[in-house]
Amino acid sequence: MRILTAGESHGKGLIAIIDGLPAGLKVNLDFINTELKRRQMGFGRGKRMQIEHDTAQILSGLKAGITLGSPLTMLIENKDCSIETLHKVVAPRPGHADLAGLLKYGFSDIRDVLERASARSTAATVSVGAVGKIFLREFRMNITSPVISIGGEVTHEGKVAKISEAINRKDTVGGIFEVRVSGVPVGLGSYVQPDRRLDARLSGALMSIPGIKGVEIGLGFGYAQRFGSEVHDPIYYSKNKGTYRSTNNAGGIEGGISNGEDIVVRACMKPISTLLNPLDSINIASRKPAKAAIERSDICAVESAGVVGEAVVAQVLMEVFLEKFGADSMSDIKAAYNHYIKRIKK
Ligand code: EPS
Repeated sequence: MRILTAGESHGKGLIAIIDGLPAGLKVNLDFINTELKRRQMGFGRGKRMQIEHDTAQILSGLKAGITLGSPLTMLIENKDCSIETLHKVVAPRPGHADLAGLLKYGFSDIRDVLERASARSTAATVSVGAVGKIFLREFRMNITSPVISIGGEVTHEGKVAKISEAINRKDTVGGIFEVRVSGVPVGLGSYVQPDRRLDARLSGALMSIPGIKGVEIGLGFGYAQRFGSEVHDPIYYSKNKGTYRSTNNAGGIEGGISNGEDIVVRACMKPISTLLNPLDSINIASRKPAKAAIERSDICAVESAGVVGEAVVAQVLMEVFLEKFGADSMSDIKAAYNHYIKRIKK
């Protein structure tokens, strides 16, 4: 499976191409659009979210709502497509791709960096993930993304208060979200090569989301603080369930392979780097001290990042699933899956 996205934050729109989708999958456009809407919600989002009403158009790969096995192309048009007339940006924001991108590509306008470095690209990611979720649902897999903390606060009231505080002090705040997947069969991913390990692929996918600075699987960094006897998940068997565990510190992955328990991964999002009270920076033309640029932005986007987290996890799980069960047609994949599940139960 190959997946590409394209598009600038204030260009004509965002495009996603999924190559390698099996034929015979019923794609519900309303579901894709619901996922796009979820990405735009949450307390702390900026004004752009009121301007855009992200909806996807499917340009290829479908007939009568069913995939053809050919590349599926989705387009999300931007309402704000002012890229040609937007002002030049000259003071890089600490924490953003601005300075490193400018130096790397030899630009003189930071806008040439930030247009693609913008988290707006995650709308395209979510459209891909929505297709992944539609596929995974055919095999009873379900993905959710609870917010764990905002600025260190773990209660709902505490999280809301922290975002309000960030708004009042013209600041931004990050946090941690979790992605949970239920219904995952044992055996996705492999230990035979490093790049086939499911945990490595999920971590890489989560790290690819703008603003993510840390990822953990299951107990994650907590493993380092306890004895082995306290952390590994004991193995049991019952006729009904087959093999099962009483705990899930492994987050559903052992040896780079799904073990049949829920997959549980967490990601830490840093505070967004556009600050209304900007930090010290420089003017890239004069090299003189200047305050960092202020662009329209969000105060907190952790809830939305969780939706993007669901999308990248869905994408990875769809990929590893197709690697295991074949990728041409849904009926062949279902037959292979059912045969496998029968063997595992036995
Ligand atoms: C975003 C769109 C952007 C920002 C935000 C996420 O729109 P605009 O730049 O026009 O306000 O709101 O992007 C960033 C935080 C960033 O650093 O680029 C979106 O669609 O999610």
